[in-house]
Amino acid sequence: MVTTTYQVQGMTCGHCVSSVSAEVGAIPGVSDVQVDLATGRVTVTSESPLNTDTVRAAVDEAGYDLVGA
Ligand SMILES: [Cu+2]
Repeated sequence: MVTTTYQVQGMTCGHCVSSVSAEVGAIPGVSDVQVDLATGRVTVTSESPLNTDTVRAAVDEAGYDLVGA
């Protein structure tokens, strides 16, 4: 299992958290997504390292921006 932390910009409430969790959680191989609304940190647990572009696309699909990475 691999755990990677991403920084997501634009989340403001619990709905944002569930949107991001749902989109990122739908990426194949992802087993867990933890979102910290206060800091914008999204911690993703997956079977193998994820392609950052894949995560970026999922976050973008949810309506938010992946910062850095
Ligand atoms: Cu929201």
